[in-house]
Amino acid sequence: MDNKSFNPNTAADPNAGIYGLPYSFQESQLIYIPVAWEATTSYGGGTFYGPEAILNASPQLDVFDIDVVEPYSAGLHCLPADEKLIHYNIEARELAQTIKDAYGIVTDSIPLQKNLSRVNKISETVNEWVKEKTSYVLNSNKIAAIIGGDHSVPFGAFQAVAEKFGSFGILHFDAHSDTRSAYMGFEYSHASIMHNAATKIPEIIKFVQVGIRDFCDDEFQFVKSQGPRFEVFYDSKIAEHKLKGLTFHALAEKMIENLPEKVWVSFDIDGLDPKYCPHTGTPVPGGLEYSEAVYIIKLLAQSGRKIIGFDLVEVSPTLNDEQNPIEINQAADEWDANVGMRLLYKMSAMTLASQKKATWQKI
Ligand SMILES: [Mn+2]
Repeated sequence: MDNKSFNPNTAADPNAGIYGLPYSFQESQLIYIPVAWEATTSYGGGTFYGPEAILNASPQLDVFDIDVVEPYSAGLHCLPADEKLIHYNIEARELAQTIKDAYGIVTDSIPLQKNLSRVNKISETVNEWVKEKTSYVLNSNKIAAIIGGDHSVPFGAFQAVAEKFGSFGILHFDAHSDTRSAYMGFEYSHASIMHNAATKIPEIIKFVQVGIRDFCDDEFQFVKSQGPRFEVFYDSKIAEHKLKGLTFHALAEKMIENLPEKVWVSFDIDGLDPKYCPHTGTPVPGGLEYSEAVYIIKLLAQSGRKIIGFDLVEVSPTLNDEQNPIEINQAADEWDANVGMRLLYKMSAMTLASQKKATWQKI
């Protein structure tokens, strides 16, 4: 791989790509697919701006990595934002709002029923778009990573990965279970991603959920009904184990123990303590430390399993809901995206190392 004129010790060229890197699609082994989509978010919005904010914050990163030797040398490239998605998001968000205003009750209103079916249709179109882009990346023998957007966005990537690699497991970091059958009638909402994955993609043979601390009885029952296919490390249980003196290393080993050979990492930023993501759509107290999350992924990558791709979702740089139309706070703006872009880089490094496309540091 030609390093071009890239010098990791100098400040990033503002005209360069993600992380200030110079690599084109062709020159890169890992491709980020930005999916600016949040039509059905239930509480705070703003994750639509996630991909752009992560990209803008990314040149701040010092690309040296303490765990993996020069992860950037494998080539990291972010696809440009797609205009089509922006239009889908605007249309679907407006229609979805009418349903949210009616608390999801559409039975008595034909216009609302029409709006709902249009939102569901656009969501399917977005899923197909993500699947197509992911398949293109995979068929170019590159690794695909999704940058959301809300947590509905990786569904198409799961399908593409299932088609390409067959059976795999998902390591899912989140405050929420995301196993509702539908949220307010939205079939492909962020709150249903793991339900949809489990019921529509049989190739996903294992779900390990970490940090879960906000869920309803239906979700609890659904997860139970899945038997050993779902293994949940509830945030409160992780905390209890730690309080009783179990080491985090022992807990992390348990988390990865039953995952299969091939693993997709689905990372909702709200799985972390909200101090790392104060503007995410649905923050919940508790959650993982940044270093704990990185440690779990590192153990996974060093276990001999292959991380076949990953997503990072729900990074939200701004407050943007109906009550607070786009309030931009410069410091907060940078903080959520700063954490997001660092986590994204760490996941990239670990993924490359797990696939032997980068080597572990000997420190
Ligand atoms: Mn989620």
